[in-house]
Amino acid sequence: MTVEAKFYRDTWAEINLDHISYNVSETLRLLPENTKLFAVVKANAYGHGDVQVAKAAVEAGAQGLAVAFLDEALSVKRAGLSVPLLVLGASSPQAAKMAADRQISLTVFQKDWLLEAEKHLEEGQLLRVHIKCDTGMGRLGVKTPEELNELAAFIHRSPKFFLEGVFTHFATADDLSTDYFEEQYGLFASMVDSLEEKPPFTHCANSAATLRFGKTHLNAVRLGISMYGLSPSEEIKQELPFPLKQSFSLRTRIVHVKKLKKGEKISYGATYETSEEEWIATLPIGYADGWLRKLQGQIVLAGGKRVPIVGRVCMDQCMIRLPEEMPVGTEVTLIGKQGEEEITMDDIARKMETINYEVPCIITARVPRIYKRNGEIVEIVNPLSE
Ligand code: PMH
Repeated sequence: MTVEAKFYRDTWAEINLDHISYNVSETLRLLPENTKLFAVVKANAYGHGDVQVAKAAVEAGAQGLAVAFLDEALSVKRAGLSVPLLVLGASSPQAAKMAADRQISLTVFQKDWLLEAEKHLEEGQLLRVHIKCDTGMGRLGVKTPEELNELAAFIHRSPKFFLEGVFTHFATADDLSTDYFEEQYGLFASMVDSLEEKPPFTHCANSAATLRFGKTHLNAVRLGISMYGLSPSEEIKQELPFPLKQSFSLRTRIVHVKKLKKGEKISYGATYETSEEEWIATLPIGYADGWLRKLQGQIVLAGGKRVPIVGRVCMDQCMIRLPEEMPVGTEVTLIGKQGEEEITMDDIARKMETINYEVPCIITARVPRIYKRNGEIVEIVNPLSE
């Protein structure tokens, strides 16, 4: 497959699907045999590409998928994947019919919602639902065993709903301190205990809980960030049961190189001034690609060397200072490995004063995604060419 057929710009993200497969299969080895792994592919698989990641995860043994809202679920369904698919966020009651049609499971937590959704479901239609319990995240869910049982009873009575699951979400499973996690886990256990009839799935574990606390595996886990090869937090890196492999790399090529005299200025605001004769190169990536202005000063890899971004990051371009002349066309790695050197997602997150989750999510759709297996390109996605 040739890159030229799909895009002309010298900036792209590379997604290593072998690393997704590896992270999934290593995680499966930690799980009891009857525990299913749901791959969390919301937000376009954290910016990696929903369908490509979903397929790789399922091939590697994931038995379910999870997304944030129905439109995302439909996007994944269109690719023909037939494993259980759960919408984790709130849906409108009007969405119930479409979800039932496509055998997509929805998250529920209000009786009024069920009453309304029931009206939108046709005779003979069956909507699979998971009840969300709010055990301390404070986002969505029922808060007491009484509310849980009331909803469960309503669902059991209705011919239009099937109670497929009960779940909760942890706020601090990636903290070294486990007190709050234990509180949430205990509350969830007692809520599930209070149900007379248990649904097929009870689940609570995100990546951090899956990797750290075996007791949270129950009969399903929801794996997001660690499937992409990223640690849920800096502090639990030491506790990870296997080395994660980062899937996402970001690359570009030098489009212009020049030698500047001492005292010349670079970019908007003229904030950078050369302190001697300097080689300055221009890269075709900027804040409209999600390569944000906070990244002024960030180190990138050019010709296997660590070099800094100088001056302000523009909308479509930024400049780097080279230790010596390098030719136009030289590949530059912004995130990922080049030779012996590596810039990790965590390095970029630190510089942007955020978490690794946010970084691939904000690399915008105008950056083409190239998918690789065994070092070979297997697919290229570029919304601009479609
Ligand atoms: N389950 C739910 C309900 C989630 O919201 C998320 C991630 C996951 C599982 C996967 O978590 P992991 O990526 O830590 O494995 N949700 C979010 C979020 O709302 N903001 O950041 C991550």
